[in-house]
Amino acid sequence: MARPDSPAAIRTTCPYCGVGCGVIARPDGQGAVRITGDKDHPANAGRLCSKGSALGETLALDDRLLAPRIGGQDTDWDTALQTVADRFRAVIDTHGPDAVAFYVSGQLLTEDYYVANKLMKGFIGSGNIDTNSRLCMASSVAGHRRAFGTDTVPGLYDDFELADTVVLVGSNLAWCHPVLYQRLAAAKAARPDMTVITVDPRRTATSDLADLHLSIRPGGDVALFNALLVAIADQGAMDADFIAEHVDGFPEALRAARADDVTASGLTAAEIAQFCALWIRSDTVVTLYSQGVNQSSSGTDKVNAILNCHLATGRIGHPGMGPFSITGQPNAMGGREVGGLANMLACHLDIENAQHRAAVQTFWNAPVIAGQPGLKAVEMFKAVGDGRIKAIWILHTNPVVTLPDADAVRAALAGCDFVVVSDVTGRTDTARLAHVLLPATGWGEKDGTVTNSERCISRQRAFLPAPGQARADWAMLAEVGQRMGHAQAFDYAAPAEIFREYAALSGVAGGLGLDFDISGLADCSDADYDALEPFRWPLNGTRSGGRFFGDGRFFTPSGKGRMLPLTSRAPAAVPSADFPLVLNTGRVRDQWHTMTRTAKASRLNAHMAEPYLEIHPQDAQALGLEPATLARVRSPVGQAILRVLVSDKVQPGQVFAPMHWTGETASAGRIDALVAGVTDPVSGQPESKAAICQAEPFKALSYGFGLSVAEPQPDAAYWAKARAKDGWRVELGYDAPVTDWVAQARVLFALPDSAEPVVVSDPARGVHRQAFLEQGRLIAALFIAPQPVAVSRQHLLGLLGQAQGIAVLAGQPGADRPDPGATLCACFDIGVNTLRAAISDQHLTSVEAIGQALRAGTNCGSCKPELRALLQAATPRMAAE
Ligand SMILES: Nc1nc2c(c(=O)[nH]1)N[C@H]1C(S)=C(S)[C@@H](COP(=O)(O)OP(=O)(O)OC[C@H]3O[C@@H](n4cnc5c(=O)[nH]c(N)nc54)[C@H](O)[C@@H]3O)O[C@H]1N2
Ligand SMILES: Nc1nc2c(c(=O)[nH]1)N[C@H]1C(S)=C(S)[C@@H](COP(=O)(O)OP(=O)(O)OC[C@H]3O[C@@H](n4cnc5c(=O)[nH]c(N)nc54)[C@H](O)[C@@H]3O)O[C@H]1N2
Ligand code: SF4
Ligand SMILES: [Mo]
Repeated sequence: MARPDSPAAIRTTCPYCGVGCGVIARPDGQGAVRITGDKDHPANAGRLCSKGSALGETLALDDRLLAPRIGGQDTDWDTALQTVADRFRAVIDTHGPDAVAFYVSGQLLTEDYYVANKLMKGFIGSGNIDTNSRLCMASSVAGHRRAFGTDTVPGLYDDFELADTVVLVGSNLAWCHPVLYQRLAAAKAARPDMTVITVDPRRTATSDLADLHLSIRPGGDVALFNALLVAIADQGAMDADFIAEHVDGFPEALRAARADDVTASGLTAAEIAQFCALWIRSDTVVTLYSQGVNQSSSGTDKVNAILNCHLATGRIGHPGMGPFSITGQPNAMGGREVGGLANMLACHLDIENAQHRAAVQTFWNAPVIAGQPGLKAVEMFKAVGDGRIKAIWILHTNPVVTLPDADAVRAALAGCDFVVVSDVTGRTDTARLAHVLLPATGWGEKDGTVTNSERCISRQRAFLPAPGQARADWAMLAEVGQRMGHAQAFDYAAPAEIFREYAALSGVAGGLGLDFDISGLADCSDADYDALEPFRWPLNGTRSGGRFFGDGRFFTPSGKGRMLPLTSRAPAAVPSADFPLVLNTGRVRDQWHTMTRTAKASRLNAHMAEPYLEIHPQDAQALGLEPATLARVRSPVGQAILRVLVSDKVQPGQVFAPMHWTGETASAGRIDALVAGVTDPVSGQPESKAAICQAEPFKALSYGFGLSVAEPQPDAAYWAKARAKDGWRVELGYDAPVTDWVAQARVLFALPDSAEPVVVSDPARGVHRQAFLEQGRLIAALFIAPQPVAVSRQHLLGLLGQAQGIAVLAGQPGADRPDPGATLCACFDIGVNTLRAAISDQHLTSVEAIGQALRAGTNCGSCKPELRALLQAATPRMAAE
């Protein structure tokens, strides 16, 4: 469906990762939007990664939810919102305010978040609003608050470029924060003596850049940083003056570090010594950390183990140095500021502090205020499951896929009295369980602000009209607030009004001595808000936007930073004979979470088209898992079927699987079905990176690969489908015999009777190949074999919709046309075989040379780490030539 006309170039912000890149959107009025990087944005200076540059391809309206629905039937807003207000009110009247909950998201805009938090904590009077940031940033928040007294990220992006040593702990920056990775790679290229260290159980596209990679044992980070603290003390690298004046807890922290068991890191003494020497060598060291740290049952301790080392050396708050917790979602930071977590109030105020509670209640003129923290995400869904929570409103997140113990979450929602979901699409595992489904405006259609990893607040601006009846999330929340009897408190006409109120409240927080204060904008006009340039907080009469803590002043009662005594703990689940493998999970380069947006851009599906299990060759062999076959993976709580990817990038005894696949995109790819709901005792963040599992061959009688112009409707035991350029692709695994493959294909692809089959079949060998033509054009094809189907997928997908004959069934390009292989450069659609051939034929030796020869890597640059890896793999062969 085409979009109506809309205005010219609009400056906005990317809706994906926490780098927070500035984007310029130019709608052409014909439905297409041209996307480029904003050269004037401080985060990216014009760069975009593969996901950002494909944003224009995700805006089509197919799949969008365009009207409110109750019980699956379209309805009007009045009915839908009155139903929500009445049902929530009825539950609260009968069972009290803690019987309802909101589950929100670090992808909401600050203005949406502000209204949700105000309604729950100040007007419903419960702390039961929590956010998916609980799965993401909670351990960093808790660690910051323990050490600094507030949730403050001290440093800036510039610090990476200024540092002599950058340590990346549990971060796959190359794939997850690609533009920041590119800034780092460029700084290293300009200053080759800069040292990059990666700490991660597996080797990744990021570790390819590193001078030193430490394959830490899962959960071993506290032991490593305790060892560093001991080395700092033993080598006299502490900053004694800074400690004396500005730090509490050094002796206790050091004593605990000395008593800790270094071997829990799984690293050799030589590796640890080398790491400590590089870290200690120069003052300008940045330790960046992400989900390998946060998503752990000792996540908060891991954070504090890192902060301890920076506090002990005074390496904090100055150019080129400091700990840096990088945020995942575009507004993870904003959600923390606005009080989206169940244990916070707005503006970093503390729900457990009576003075803070009174200040917020007075400011809101609220009838009540939550008196204690609400339930944290994992607990919240347990309470839904056992009936303590009877009504829940889920906004901008997909918990049936992304919360641990995901099958239990699905069962909890299926049994809940009243589930409301706001989303841009009804096609999610969570939306399918909603009693009331509310259509939200999406990126490009809504207005507000987000805060990135370096505390930079930027505007997201609308450049397209709201489709159908879609409404902004803040507007639905405010209307429900009004209909629940709080007409005045939720009488907002536009996001600017909400922002001004929020900025004014932050002045109250600043007055109470807190860090987050943007009261300088409390009086901004609508026009100022529209024109707001990216800025870093704080912003009030006296302070603006720099680093924190360089002056040694912290937000604890004593004004000092706190070091904590820490002892390493292994992950909660211990591998056993039944579940011998440690299951690590995370992200791939070109998909965003549950793929509701990125998978609309076909080129983003070409990089990795299926859910997979990365497993070490030794384990694969011992378990009988052949490359490219399928594995059934079981854990104590659930199971999945995944494609086997044999790779020595993971260590023996460990496997890795991506988090992106859902019930919409695969038969059994929801990886959180395997992850138990174990959490960190301080932060409540789940241990998403160290579950346990076993894997065995999934005995497929037949494997299949299919393509079609229409969306396939598979019912095989294993399937995974994705959009391709002019249609769809589907991978299949059948565990029962099929007698008539032509009939099977007709159902799978919902083919019209007029579709003409062209068939080559060898039943004795179990090989069946069939193409379906309409007026001579290829509309579908299905390739079946007893082993994983070996055809060139990129070649076949390129034939969809074109005039074809029986030659299609070869499944490979003719001898005159080489097979491009799986796509590596998504921007220019360049396959791995093309690249390998060019590297060897043209003797290319650098990423730049590849760019000149083929253009690969010259647009967004997200594939550069993989190009570098291809070059490295090719070098020995060429040297031997
Ligand atoms: N392409 C893409 N980019 C994204 C996202 C996306 O969905 N897709 N999501 C965004 C979001 S919300 C987030 S939170 C970020 C996440 O960004 P990252 O945290 O960088 O990504 P992950 O892949 O989740 O995990 C990082 C690494 O932690 C490692 N790890 C596992 N266990 C341990 C351990 O015990 N110790 C250490 N040191 N490392 C360990 C894993 O092997 C993995 O390589 O990415 C953001 N960017
Ligand atoms: N095993 C495992 N699990 C994990 C992780 C992991 O590493 N491993 N990572 C965790 C982390 S760090 C995160 S951040 C979470 C992410 O997990 P989720 O937040 O659950 O994943 P998303 O796919 O981003 O869900 C966003 C939803 O919002 C919808 N949406 C898009 N735009 C709008 C809008 O404007 N308004 C509304 N109302 N809806 C909209 C999308 O269609 C989608 O359904 O997953 C967590 N789960
Ligand atoms: S790095 Fe990529 S995904 Fe992240 S904000 Fe920038 S363009 Fe968006
Ligand atoms: Mo995240």
